[in-house]
Amino acid sequence: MAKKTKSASGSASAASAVASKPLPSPFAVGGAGKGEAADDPAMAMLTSIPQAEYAARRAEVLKQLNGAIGVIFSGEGADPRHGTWAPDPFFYYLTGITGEQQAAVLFDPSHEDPTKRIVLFLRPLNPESDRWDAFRDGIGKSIRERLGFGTVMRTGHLPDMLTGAARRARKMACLHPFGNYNAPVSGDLLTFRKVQERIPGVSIDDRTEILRQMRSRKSPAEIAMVRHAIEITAAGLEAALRVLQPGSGEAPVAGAIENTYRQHGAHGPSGGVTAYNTIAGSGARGTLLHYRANDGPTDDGDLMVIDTGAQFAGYAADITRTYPVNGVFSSEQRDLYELVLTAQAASIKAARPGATMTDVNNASREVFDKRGMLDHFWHGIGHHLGLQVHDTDPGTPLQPGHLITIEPGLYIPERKIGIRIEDDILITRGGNENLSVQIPKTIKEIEAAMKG
Ligand SMILES: [Mn+2]
Repeated sequence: MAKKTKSASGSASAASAVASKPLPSPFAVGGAGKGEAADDPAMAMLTSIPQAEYAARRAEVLKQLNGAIGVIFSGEGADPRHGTWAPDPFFYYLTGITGEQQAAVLFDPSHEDPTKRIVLFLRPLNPESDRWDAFRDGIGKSIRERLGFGTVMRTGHLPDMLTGAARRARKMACLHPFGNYNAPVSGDLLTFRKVQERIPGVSIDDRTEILRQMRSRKSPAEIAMVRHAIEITAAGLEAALRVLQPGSGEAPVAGAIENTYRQHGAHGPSGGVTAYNTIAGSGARGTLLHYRANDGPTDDGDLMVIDTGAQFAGYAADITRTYPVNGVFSSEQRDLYELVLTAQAASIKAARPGATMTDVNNASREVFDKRGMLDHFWHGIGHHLGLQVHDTDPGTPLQPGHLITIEPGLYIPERKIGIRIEDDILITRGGNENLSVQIPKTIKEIEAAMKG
């Protein structure tokens, strides 16, 4: 059964109609306005993470370093004219600074001057290139206040400062995660090895768990950012449903989603609006886990898998829904869809403090195994979510404040069936909260939404 026909121009105006309906604003109203945010303390929100929270994160790292020195690098800069650049996520997590390539934060716990125990290093001003790329401040009070650091220096001073710190502290601790043996050596380890060649007896420790674990426990401000990213994603999926129909093609569906993200102010540290490449795959292409062309047809009777997430203030949403192209599930699709829903419900139930991701995975695997469908579920159940769509894994069982995705799926390419359902789940003291529960998911909800 086909959905009522829409013209291409009808689809376009439907997409822009979504944008005219504003989402609840996460922007601060400062008590002056009478918006929703002012009336509802839970919505009295922020454009981004407050500066004081970044400072508190840095203070926590300094404390946990327990006397060792540490350094976090923002990463080398690509030429801004060629593609996008995003800061290292640990640097971004500790500073909120987006446009500074080759920057560093030095933790120097034994410095006699408390304002020099955490120092931000920025590459020198270059009036000739800066007038192309960004307005950049000179060193002084205004940059310290704007960035929330007691001390800001140019990177030319980092070698002396870091070496002096190592001489005093005698121990250095790696904060950046290690790569595998084929990957480049992490920046702090590379630097510490050079220091070791010059100062005998200085140790290098693995403290990579500090930031991994801090990042995995989301603060209320971070959860608010993720909630807003999910709200934007929900609007994107709503726009997709107005466009999707037999013959619409995948590209206009993906386009409607990403236009909606842009219109709602999605943004991340690289300047992008999505947390990863949107996947909008119809028919057999819905079984490709990393399908990214999004340029195929949408045929009557097929399913479409849409895996997408906006980012807001750098925080990612990661949602998957599976829709019948013509608005109605066939009986075979219905049966398998219900099975994936049942698996997802079992995994969501298993996601609670003390459980491991393996427990969460096994809950879905058991459901599929009972129906003889286990071989059609060929990926893991999910991952941590935050500043990165595949956020760093804390290496511990689930705890309150952890945020994970739960995304079981079944794939039968020869029958053109791909089904995946993914929600974003916040672990709470009592169990969990599904942050994306508002996005139509049951067969009844989806078919009703597609009629509308
Ligand atoms: Mn995911």
